[in-house]
Amino acid sequence: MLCRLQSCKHLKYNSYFVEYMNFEKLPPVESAKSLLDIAFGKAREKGSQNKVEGNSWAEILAKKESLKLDVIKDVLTSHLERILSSFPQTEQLPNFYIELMKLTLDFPELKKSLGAVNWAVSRVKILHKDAVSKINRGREVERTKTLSREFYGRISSTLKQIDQNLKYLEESRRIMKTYPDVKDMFTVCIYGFPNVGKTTLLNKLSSTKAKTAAYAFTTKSINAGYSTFDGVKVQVLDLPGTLARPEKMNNIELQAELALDELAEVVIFVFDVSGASGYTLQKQIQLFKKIEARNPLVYVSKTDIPGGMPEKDFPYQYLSFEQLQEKLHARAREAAKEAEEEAKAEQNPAGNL
Ligand SMILES: Nc1nc2c(ncn2[C@@H]2O[C@H](COP(=O)(O)OP(=O)(O)O)[C@@H](O)[C@H]2O)c(=O)[nH]1
Ligand SMILES: [Mg+2]
Repeated sequence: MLCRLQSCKHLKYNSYFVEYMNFEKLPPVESAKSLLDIAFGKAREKGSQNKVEGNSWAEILAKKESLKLDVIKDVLTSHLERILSSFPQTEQLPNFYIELMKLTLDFPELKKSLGAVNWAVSRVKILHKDAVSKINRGREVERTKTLSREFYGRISSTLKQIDQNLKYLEESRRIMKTYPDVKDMFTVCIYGFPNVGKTTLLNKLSSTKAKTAAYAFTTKSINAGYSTFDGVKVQVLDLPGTLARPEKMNNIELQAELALDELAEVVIFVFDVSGASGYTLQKQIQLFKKIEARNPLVYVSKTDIPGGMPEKDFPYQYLSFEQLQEKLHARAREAAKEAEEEAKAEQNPAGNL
């Protein structure tokens, strides 16, 4: 079975991934006004600190003003360039994230906003170069003052022109912060209604600890756990299921569906027949049918609770925890072998050594 992540080779991280998958670390995007305040404030500071030498007041003023213009250009371009480099390049993102962005953001608007920031960076550089060279050519007090004033005005208007774009980028960042941090490796998805014991199973299967709670939807984002099965790195995701129609799904439910479509190589369906989760067996079977075509492995949780064992007429074959572990190990080994063969075939496309 092939992994559907872009450039997928199991067990081999795409270097871009490691660097950019953590959407939580996207830095906030300031408004045009606060960027201008920062830049002009730093320029004023610089202007009052620096002792500038020169033969005439006109020369001193020209040098002082040039220094201030340098500061404004440097502060603005470095802030704006940081925004550009912190937002992921969509062409390089795995499909899961591109689809997630399309579902949760106005994708064309995001691209347009990044384009506008890019435009502003070159505009600030051009305006700066032009003003500084004119100031240093003339070195006349009144002309220097006029050129500086004009520069401040043009810079302000450039930034104001992209204010809406900056606002949209900040709005997008807040949404992207909630994206799960998924990796390019063999992926097992645990699916079932809220509260049935998915996170508990995730914690049993992996070495990481995710939060479990006695009430539904504690999960703000998808939980991920990691483990190594027979030397194969495995990602385990716990995904809340819903019977809601796609247009009624919340953000997490949408993410869960996408993860199933784009990432899952093995799906485990968790049934809670103890009644503790509040979902009837009938409802759970309805949810199971939604993903039955993916050949899920069936696990029954809370068997320690009285009434927690499935009745004789329970319609599915289910696995004990040990059997489940065994199956997962076998599937991970298979995938590793396939990836190895794929890599070999790639090195040697003709198939002859
Ligand atoms: N007694 C018992 N409680 C369990 C078991 N699995 C989960 N729970 C409890 O059921 C609640 C929901 O579990 P959780 O794993 O957070 O469910 P999730 O919403 O599907 O991730 C928590 O209070 C768990 O402690 C189990 O096997 N036995
Ligand atoms: Mg949970």
